[in-house]
Amino acid sequence: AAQATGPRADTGRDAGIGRDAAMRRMMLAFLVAGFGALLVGATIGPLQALNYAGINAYPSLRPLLQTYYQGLTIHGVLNGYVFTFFVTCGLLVYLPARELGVTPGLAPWRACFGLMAAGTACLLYAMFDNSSSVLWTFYPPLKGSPFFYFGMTLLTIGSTMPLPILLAMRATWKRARPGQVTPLVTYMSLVTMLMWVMAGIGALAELVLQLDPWSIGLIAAVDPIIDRTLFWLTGHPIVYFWLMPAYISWYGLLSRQAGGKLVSDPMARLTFALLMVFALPVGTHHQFADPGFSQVWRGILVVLTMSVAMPSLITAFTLGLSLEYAGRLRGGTGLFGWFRALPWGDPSVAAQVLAAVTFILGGATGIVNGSWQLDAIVHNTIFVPGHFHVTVGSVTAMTFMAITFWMVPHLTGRRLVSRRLALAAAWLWFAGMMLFAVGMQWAGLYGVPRRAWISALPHGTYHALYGAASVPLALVAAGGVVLWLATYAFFAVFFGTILFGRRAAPPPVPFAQAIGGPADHAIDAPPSPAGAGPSPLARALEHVWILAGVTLVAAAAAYVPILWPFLHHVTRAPGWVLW
Ligand code: HAS
Ligand code: HEM
Ligand code: CU
Repeated sequence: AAQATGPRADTGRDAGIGRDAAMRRMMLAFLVAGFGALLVGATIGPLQALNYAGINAYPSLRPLLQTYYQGLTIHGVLNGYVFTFFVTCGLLVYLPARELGVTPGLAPWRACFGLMAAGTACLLYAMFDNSSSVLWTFYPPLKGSPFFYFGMTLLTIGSTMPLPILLAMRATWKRARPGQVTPLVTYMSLVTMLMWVMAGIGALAELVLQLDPWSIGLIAAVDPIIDRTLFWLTGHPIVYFWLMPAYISWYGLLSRQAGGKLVSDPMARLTFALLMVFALPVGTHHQFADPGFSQVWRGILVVLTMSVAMPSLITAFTLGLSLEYAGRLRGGTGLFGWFRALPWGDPSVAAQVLAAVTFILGGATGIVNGSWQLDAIVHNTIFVPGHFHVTVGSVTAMTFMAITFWMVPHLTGRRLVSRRLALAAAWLWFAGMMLFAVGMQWAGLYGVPRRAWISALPHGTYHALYGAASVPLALVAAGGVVLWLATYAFFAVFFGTILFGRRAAPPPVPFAQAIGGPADHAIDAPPSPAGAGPSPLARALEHVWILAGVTLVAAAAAYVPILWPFLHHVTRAPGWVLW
């Protein structure tokens, strides 16, 4: 389905104008659908922050929202799945298409959008009619309506569709250039999608074999432990499906946007390969508190979890050095001068660098969670949402926002309505998320539970139970209010630009050049010196199918011993509808 259109289709010069316009329109549709979900999800989030400070807004929200748990389900599903999937399934086709100068298969890309849109429609119906307050993990025996599970099934299947599109584009490109390694952004996109398709097997098995038939009455009961295990086989890798697209922007574009170069292309490839191989086996670190599997496995899981943190540590250094290089080129000197010298006036750069700063806290708390003994202290407290709002809530959300700051002008030929408002959105989101996350993590250490409608408790009970955590809980609420401001500042820029931005020449995609590694294929890169082929590491990592095979073997080795005993001690739980 892919068609070669020459290596520099960036401006639409070589591509058929019709196809080029169709590509831009599709990409914009993915962005609008994804960010539309975020608008609803991020409007609800601060209500949850207020809940923890004892402010119960929910009685006044009826009949739109009946309970805290209904709102929380909508928040988690729209932000965690719908927002991220739409933006990612757009970017991971569009960016490689621009990098390779190849038109993607438009029919499968539209099918991807269509399946995910149908799934989202079912999910919205199920969540807003108050039948499916099963939270974002949809653990049985909590039971929702068939629309919820079938919607989730469609959304998940749709999200895997970019893989064949990418494979076809890469094959077209390679046919014309035998022996060359895949360009970096395409490579990273391909590894991300391969990882996700393999990871999706867990949740799809849970949905298709258990929850879908259960919801329509074909089977009477399900096994909660088996289903939780299948869920986390997908549920841990999903966090890298949120992270890796942000990394693609950090490695593939940000160093250029910041005025420098990526210091090492092979290290970026290594990061992605390691993330893929280690992502699947570690899912059960979300189940340290679950019964039924051996202590030895829990110990092994800690080691595996620390291994999956490695590629992010590599990223911290590679990205840090690339930013330092950019800052020094821009005249920054001394220990921190380079940091100040970054182009802070560019909202796209500012948002991404600030996102990276929040990830220092997000990564450190992840390592706390991954340490079995420490997890026993923080598990099921608001420390955990404190951890993941400085990962998916900042790294992913802010990087995607940052991408829209150049991409909406690129797609629409309209200038940002206001750079200052865009900058304000980035700084407010950063400040709000840091306040919020520090408050959540701190309060979690006092044992404040996650997923708890504590503002509905009688006043005296709330204070008796959580009064000791009143300072951190006030930070949570303050962070929530700042995040409301950030949200509306961002959406004013996003929709304002699409609708009212002044016409201007569309900027090109800011693909970065690399200092080290196979840069000879990169757009605008000078030809490499004669004889300097791709690095041996990049060449070895080109065998993505071998890496995928290793991933599957590692996942099987980690999951068969855990699932086997469960399969021999099946429990049968009927459904519960609690809210
Ligand atoms: Fe996590 C729970 C462990 C990363 C998301 N995680 C969650 C949940 C979510 C989530 C949503 O082991 C809750 C699920 C639920 O509802 O129950 N997580 C980890 C570990 C990592 C990690 C070890 N998580 C993520 C990412 C997420 C995410 C990424 C989303 C995008 N997580 C856990 C565990 C649990 C868990 C347990 C279960 C807890 C429980 O009890 O339920 C690692 O991948 C983290 C590695 C990251 C680093 C940071 C590198 C830093 C970088 C920035 C550098 C900055 C620069 C800027 C260059 C090591 C790359 C320069 C600036 C200067 C100032 C110099
Ligand atoms: C859960 C607040 C944005 C994803 C939560 C919780 C709070 C919260 C307080 C915990 C509720 C509880 O455990 O009872 C906020 C605020 C936001 C925001 C104030 C700012 C607008 C985001 C974003 C994402 C996200 C951008 C992802 C892209 C999630 C997920 C959950 C969650 C997946 C877990 C839901 C569950 O437990 O089922 N949020 N959030 N949030 N949030 Fe956010
Ligand atoms: Cu995990």
